[in-house]
Amino acid sequence: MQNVYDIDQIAAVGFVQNNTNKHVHQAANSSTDPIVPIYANDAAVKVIENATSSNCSGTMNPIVSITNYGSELFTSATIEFHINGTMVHSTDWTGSLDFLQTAVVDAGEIEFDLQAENELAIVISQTNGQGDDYPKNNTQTFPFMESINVNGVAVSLFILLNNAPEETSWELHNSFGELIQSGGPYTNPNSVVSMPLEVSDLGCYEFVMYDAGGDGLCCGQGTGYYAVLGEGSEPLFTGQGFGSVDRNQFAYGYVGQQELANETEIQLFPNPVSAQESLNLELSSSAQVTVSIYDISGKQLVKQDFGMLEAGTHNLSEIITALPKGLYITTIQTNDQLTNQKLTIK
Ligand SMILES: [Ca+2]
Ligand SMILES: [Ca+2]
Repeated sequence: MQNVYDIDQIAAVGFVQNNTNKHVHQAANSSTDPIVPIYANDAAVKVIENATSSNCSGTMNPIVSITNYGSELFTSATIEFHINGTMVHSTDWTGSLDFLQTAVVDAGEIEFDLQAENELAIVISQTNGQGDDYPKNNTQTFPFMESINVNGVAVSLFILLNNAPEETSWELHNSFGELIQSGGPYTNPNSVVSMPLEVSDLGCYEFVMYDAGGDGLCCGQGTGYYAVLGEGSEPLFTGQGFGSVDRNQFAYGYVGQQELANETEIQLFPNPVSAQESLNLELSSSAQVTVSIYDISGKQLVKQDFGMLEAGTHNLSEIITALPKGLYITTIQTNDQLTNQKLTIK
């Protein structure tokens, strides 16, 4: 590597970087030459924000930053959203970005088929109505997991605040996106926040942690973290150097996922059931029974407390008389046990 560069081509670069999230806070270049674009049409996907690290809704609303690295004015792009290799959404962006300018694009809600492990890829597929001269920087990916399912157990929040508690706040939303609980900003540095989360209805909840300083609970202003805890204080998810926002979902009482072992055996029959038949509940032992019925969007349609029922067969027809034909999810609460079953009314 001798005589490749002359001394005029060498410059020193210094930068201050957050070691956790790799954000560069400040940088300088000893060269006095202006940075020049290499390509004419070169757009890049820089940052994906607002995506959910764990997901049960099969939807999310990612926000993406795009930057012009080309010499041509950047005025249009097609931005594709792929989940697990399938394009689920695309958006046509128009604007006017000079060299090194950035725009934030909110494409709205995207929908997808959730797997146990997933990858969101955001791709600029067209730059200024033509191919991109340097496609390598046109894609960013974001891995995310299917949410943990919690069933009939208390869910709680634990926060260890750092030296900047005034930056920390949070929100809890239900399946319908409604805000049901929130907290912060806080005042006492390095203190602990520990409280139950108001989770009781079946659904897919979203917990959002915000940091107004953009650096999470870590690490330049003392070291804090947060955790949302399920049964036995097992963390459902945790966060520390998350930047300005950290979104995670968790499922409560969903069908077909990890459930508590059944002590009382419970069976609804016949299933499917028609309007001319009786809907029966079979119990293997006596129990305090409450039955709720939800539609497939998670909306509660029926909730009835039957009190203490003996072991054996019980007629529950009265709770489905007002329901149209369709697929429903029933949750049967017996003592401290929750059982979910799909029910078809034909
Ligand atoms: Ca490019
Ligand atoms: Ca902070």
